[in-house]
Amino acid sequence: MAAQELTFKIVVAGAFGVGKTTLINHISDTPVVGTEVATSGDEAESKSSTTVGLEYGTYRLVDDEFDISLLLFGTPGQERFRFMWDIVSIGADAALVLVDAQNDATWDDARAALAYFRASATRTVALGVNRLAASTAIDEFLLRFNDPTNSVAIACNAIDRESARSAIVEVLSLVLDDAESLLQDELV
Ligand SMILES: Nc1nc2c(ncn2[C@@H]2O[C@H](COP(=O)(O)OP(=O)(O)OP(=O)(O)O)[C@@H](O)[C@H]2O)c(=O)[nH]1
Ligand SMILES: [Mg+2]
Repeated sequence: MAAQELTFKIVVAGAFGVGKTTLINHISDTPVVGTEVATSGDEAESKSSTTVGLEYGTYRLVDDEFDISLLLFGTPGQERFRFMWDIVSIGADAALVLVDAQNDATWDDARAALAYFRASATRTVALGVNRLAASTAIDEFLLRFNDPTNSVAIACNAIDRESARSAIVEVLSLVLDDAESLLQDELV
């Protein structure tokens, strides 16, 4: 019997420079289509290039039973591009909102993105805690971050390929759990 094909759309959002592009570049098993340009203004001091549109990558998990394709959409972090959320959230199954655990200036944007995607039709919304110091427990970080949406948190290091992959596989696992809960509700 042919493996069952499933496709999920996952959005990666979060503040300027939290590692969205890095994460997608490290995960994608097809060449990433990007919209990276030289950063202008004050933000050029922290990073030489920035995403101004969407980036698109893919990740495929195949075995005898399933052939799962993840379509990964990275968003721009600068606030002036926030209108892209309205476009990219259409048909999204999940949003992974990244925060930089070592830069609390990125936390307000993460809370805004979590609230936005929660209010949208995106069923699964998770917080990706990037660059969490090895000495800090995620629960300790979450107390400081104080997420009003109380989203599931996934620690990752976007710069590390294995860590980036395992974060996205955790998101897939949440998507499947949420689909299962939906089915259970329907069956009641
Ligand atoms: N040490 C370390 N550096 C990281 C990690 N993740 C990302 N970075 C660095 O942080 C910077 C993040 O850059 P991008 O991936 O372009 O960030 P972005 O969120 O796509 O930024 P915009 O699209 O401009 O909003 C890069 O210089 C990365 O090398 C990490 O896990 N550890
Ligand atoms: Mg980017």
